[in-house]
Amino acid sequence: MTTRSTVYVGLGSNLDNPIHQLKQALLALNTIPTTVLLKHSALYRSKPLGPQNQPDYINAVAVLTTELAPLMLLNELQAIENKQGRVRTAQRWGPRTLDLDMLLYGNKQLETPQLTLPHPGLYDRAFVLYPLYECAPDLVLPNGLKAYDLIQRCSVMEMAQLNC
Ligand code: ROI
Repeated sequence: MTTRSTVYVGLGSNLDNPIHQLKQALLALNTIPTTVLLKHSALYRSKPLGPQNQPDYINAVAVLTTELAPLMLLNELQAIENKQGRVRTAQRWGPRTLDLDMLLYGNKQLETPQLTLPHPGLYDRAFVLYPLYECAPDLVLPNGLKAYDLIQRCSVMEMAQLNC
């Protein structure tokens, strides 16, 4: 029997035409073997978390089903990041052409050097929680809370839903 898992992926970009980067990435997600893009949120513009001397980000969340194991899927996500010109620099929290963060893989909890599930930033990043709430308002996260509850606890972040 094949096991299909539901996976939530956070998308972010603030370099090289970020709106285009996210649209390309959404198309690419649908080409991952045994993986289907079920839905995605609108695109959101957000102020950078971290150093402020970088452009605003465009963020979104995508919902996939996959038969790939978490680390296999991670490889595929990193291949898409690389194909879209992602360069890993020493600068922590610097600007990037494309970030594809695995936020949730079913209810799996995982701590390996390559991948932590749920994503460590899931519970306190407004730029993840708003689009996640849009995709899955009723989803109960592994900490027992819903995205809406967590949004109330977040520090305020300037975010705007885009119309494109
Ligand atoms: N800030 C925002 N607003 N959106 C992101 O996707 C994002 N990604 C990052 C850091 C640098 C932490 N800041 C971000 O990796």
